[in-house]
This record gives sequence, structure tokens and C-alpha cells, in this order.
Amino acid sequence: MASRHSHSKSKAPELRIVLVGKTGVGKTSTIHTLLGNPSLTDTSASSDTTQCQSVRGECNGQKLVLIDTPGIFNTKKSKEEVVREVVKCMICAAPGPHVFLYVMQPDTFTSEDYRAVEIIQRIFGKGFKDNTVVLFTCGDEIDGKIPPKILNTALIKGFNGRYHCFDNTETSPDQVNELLDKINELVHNKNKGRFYSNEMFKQAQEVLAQELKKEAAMTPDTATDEVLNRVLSILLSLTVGGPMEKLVNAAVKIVTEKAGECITQ
Ligand SMILES: Nc1nc2c(ncn2[C@@H]2O[C@H](COP(=O)(O)OP(=O)(O)OP(=O)(O)O)[C@@H](O)[C@H]2O)c(=O)[nH]1
Ligand SMILES: [Mg+2]
Repeated sequence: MASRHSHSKSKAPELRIVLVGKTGVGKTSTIHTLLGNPSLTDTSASSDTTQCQSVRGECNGQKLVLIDTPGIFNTKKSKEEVVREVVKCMICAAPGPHVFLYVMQPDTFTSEDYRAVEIIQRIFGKGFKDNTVVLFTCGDEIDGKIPPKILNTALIKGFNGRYHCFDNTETSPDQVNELLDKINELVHNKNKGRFYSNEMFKQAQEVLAQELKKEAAMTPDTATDEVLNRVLSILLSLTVGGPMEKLVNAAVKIVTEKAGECITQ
């Protein structure tokens, strides 16, 4: 069951953002841009993320936890690897993300995106779409204007028309500030400052808290890889018969059946 949790303050001191999308659409590049790292100099080099990982940073006084996801739909991955990455994502985003960014490139928008969104929704739950902003990368290639034929699709309407156009070759902070404004608008006005959670995120949070308690003065910010790996092992051992089982099995099934259709390269 999905639910939302309230923060006591009107503005979340920390925004947990999960970036999802098809392979090679610009998820990792977007994280670099959000953290103010140098803009893309070589747009032919792909980072080809293989593991789910979180990066922490700060923007305009707001802490950001940016969770990068790999090509979850990559058929080259074994079922075990897929499950591992899904569970790792739950740990990185625990107790739940404030927002998902569905990253896509305007010129690679196809019917595959509908399947990709369906798969991601099966993994993260029904509330996924209500907590998502679509982020178009490669704004530089279309002069920052998303064609209306894309904006008018059922896919974009399914996200209530929430989108932002990004140019990862651009250094100006304006596009980052505008995106954060849209995210804060969704989180604080529409969702009353609450973050998204479900049984999986809750279980990840419980195990994480339990393991952090064993370490003196360790917080999610300072958790070592050793502790995170321990949490991952515990959660993986709980997938049979635990809250994760049904969803993880669903994820594996869909990934196995439809993976090939979601790969763009
Ligand atoms: N021109 C242009 N190229 C971009 C932009 N964003 C990303 N790219 C390029 O798109 C390619 C893929 O970018 P990545 O950030 O690695 O994409 P990803 O979604 O993390 O890819 P995987 O980790 O493999 O799933 C790279 O060659 C980037 O340089 C953009 O805004 N403009
Ligand atoms: Mg990547």
C-alpha cells in the first residue's frame, strides 16, 4: 500500500529525487548539472550507469539526495542483478522519494516510453505518476521548445502535464532553479510536503535504521558502503515472504518479458 508522510516544516530540508528512464537518456548527466558540475563537454561519451547509486549535494540551501538508476531494463542483467538494483534503489531513497524525475529525450520518444513508464510504475507503485516530473534533456537540440505533438501525448498528460526542459550542455543555474521550483511546487503545494512511500520503502527504512543504530553516530548521510551492503544483504534475504516479494517478483517478470523493448541503444 502506498502512503504519504508529512514533514513538520513547510519546506523539506532534504529532497530525495530518484531519476528513472530508458538507457542513455541523460539521467547521470542531469545529476551532474543539478550539482553544478561542469557541463557536458563531450556529448558522445556515455556514462552507462551499471549500478544504482546516490549522490548528495546542495542547491539554494536545500540538500539534495540524487538517486541515479541504471538501465533497469537491460536484458544483459540477470534477474538477481535486477532485484539487487531495485532493492538498492529502495535503500538509497528510504524512507521514500519526494519526487521521481522521468528522464527522456524528445527525439527518442516512442511507444517504448509507455512501456518504460508501465514497468517503472509496477516497480514503484501506483503513486509513481503523481510524484513525477518529466525531464526532457537535450533541450539544446530543440532550442528549449518541446514539440506540442509530444506534450499532447497521453504519456505526458498521465503526469498531469508536469515537465521541464533541460540542457545538460548549459552552465547557467536558471534551468536548475526552475526545475527545483517545479519540484518544490509539487512536493510542498500539491503533496503538502509529504514524500512518497510504500511497503518496500518502509521495510528498507526499518532495516537501515536498525543497522545504523549499531554504529555510533552514523546517519543515512554518513552510512558507509559496508553498512549499506549489510542492509542490502538483509533486505535480499527478506524478499521471500516479506513485503518486497510481490513487487520484486513483478519487477523481475516484467523486466524479463519486456526488457528488450525498452532498450534504445
Ligand atoms: N546534447 C546533449 N547531450 C546530452 C544531454 N544530456 C545527456 N546527453 C548525452 O547523452 C548521452 C547519455 O547521457 P547519460 O547521462 O550517460 O545517460 P544515462 O541516462 O545516465 O545513461 P545510462 O546510465 O546508460 O542509462 C551522453 O552522450 C551525454 O553526453 C543534453 O542535454 N544535451
Ligand atoms: Mg547513467
